[in-house]
Amino acid sequence: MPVRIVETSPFSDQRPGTSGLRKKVKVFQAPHYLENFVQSIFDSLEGFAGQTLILGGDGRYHNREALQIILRIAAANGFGRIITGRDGLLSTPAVSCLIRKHRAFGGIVLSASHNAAGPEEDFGIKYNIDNGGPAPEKLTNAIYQRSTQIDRYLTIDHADVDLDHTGICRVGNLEIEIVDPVADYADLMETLFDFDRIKDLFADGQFSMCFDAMSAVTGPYAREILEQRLGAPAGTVIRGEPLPDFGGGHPDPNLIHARELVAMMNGTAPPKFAAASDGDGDRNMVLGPNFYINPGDSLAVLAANAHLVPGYATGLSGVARSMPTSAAVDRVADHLAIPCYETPTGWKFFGNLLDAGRITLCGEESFGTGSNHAREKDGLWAVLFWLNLLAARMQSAEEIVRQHWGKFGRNFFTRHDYEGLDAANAEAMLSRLRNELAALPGQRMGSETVKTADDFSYTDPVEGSISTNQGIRIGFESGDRIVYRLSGTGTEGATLRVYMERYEPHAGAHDQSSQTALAKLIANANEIAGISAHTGRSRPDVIT
Ligand code: G16
Repeated sequence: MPVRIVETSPFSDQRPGTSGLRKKVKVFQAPHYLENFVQSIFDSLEGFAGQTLILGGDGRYHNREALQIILRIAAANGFGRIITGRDGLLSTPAVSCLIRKHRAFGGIVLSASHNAAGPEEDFGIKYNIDNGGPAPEKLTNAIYQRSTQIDRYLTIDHADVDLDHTGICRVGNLEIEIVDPVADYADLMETLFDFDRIKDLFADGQFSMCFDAMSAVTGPYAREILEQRLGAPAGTVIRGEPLPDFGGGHPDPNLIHARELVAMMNGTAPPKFAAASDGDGDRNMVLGPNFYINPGDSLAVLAANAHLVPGYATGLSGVARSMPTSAAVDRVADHLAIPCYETPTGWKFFGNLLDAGRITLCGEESFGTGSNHAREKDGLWAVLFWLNLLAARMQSAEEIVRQHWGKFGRNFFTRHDYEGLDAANAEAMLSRLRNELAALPGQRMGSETVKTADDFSYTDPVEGSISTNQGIRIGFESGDRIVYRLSGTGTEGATLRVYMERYEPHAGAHDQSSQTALAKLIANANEIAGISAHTGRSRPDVIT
């Protein structure tokens, strides 16, 4: 089948953010926009002729159309085989697992994660390398550079491929295998967790749970694993049909966007346990009745109890968390005498540590937790880990967390997001703060004294690459901490994220809300950066 060379010219806005390129659907629908970016990816890679690529997305609006375009470009560029999920669906962790299972050259994930979906909303694309994880910065930089110079892309003329049924078909020399999106992933989960024990938990009639798939990609995965393989009653998974607009919702598993689930757990007769995942299935939020579990605490609890889970029973080599994430897991690492790494925000920074065997578990405050079973964070995996702990300890999630605090102390943590800010204003606010950092140590703020102030820079311990400007950190004599950074995943204006943390060793002080425990720090954070003055906002849009 002849390759067609299409002349094009560069777009100036194709720099990948924290997790790939995310833009409005309308931007991606512009002639040549997606084609340019995909060709820029392929032009930045070497040695893929005849190789396998995994391709799939979270089912959001434009998923199918984009997939067909990418199939044609991949065929024209000489890939040998593409594996995709039925209906073009693959969760982000499932893409990672398939890349690893099939020793594929890499993968393309079509998702804008938790961002809303629909014709007026967001779309995204991300390249993953052969370890199953997001492309590292040197590759995303190369893709961006290429996108600024691109003058042609390759495609073929071929009708759309039928994605609705599993099977194998060909487009030119390219073999396309359409697989059940769930089976391989579910099989992998069975190798990690004690399914028999979790089945017993569901069977004894005392236990109940609700999993909110938020009308996004995790529904089919959760139904197969929880309701089919583990015997949870039908209806345990709610909003389990992936919809192109996610039902008009915002599939971000946090206290604001998963409000129906939160209301259920705070209402009368809630189930014993609840969880939610996001658009592409890599985030998780876990809840007990009237009890929210902060992602930093969740990571710490999983690390402290990993010996109870078959896939991790032989011990952890180390753990890692992103810099803004609470240091709860650091205390567990100390206790286990294993290393704990602090990385910049972005799952891609865990890849080298996982590949080198330096860490087994890792996580982020942004509701991401994962392990060496994949190279992406994994929402359902975290839920299964929790279920395995509930079954092994025969305690509630709240009891497990409270005992954890009793042993290790509690890291109170909150994140305040100010969304849709004027980008130039937000940048100016942080650059002013950056310029003042040197003068901050020693300054008193109410009853607190600033001890350290810097802009986080990370040297990858495996390959030595350096990433600078990864977040402004203010540390106080008391050990309290504030972090400021701008989100790298939004598509409109800027989102300012302010993270605040305070360690409380005394059990008598654990039973208060984070917002109460952190009230003074929150006020200091506003004052130091002048948030209200610069943004005109008196309160954040999202609090986690
Ligand atoms: C992505 C990244 C995460 C990051 C999160 C928030 O997650 O993979 O590592 O923590 O974005 O990033 P930011 O604070 O820059 O918005 P996802 O689930 O959106 O792919």
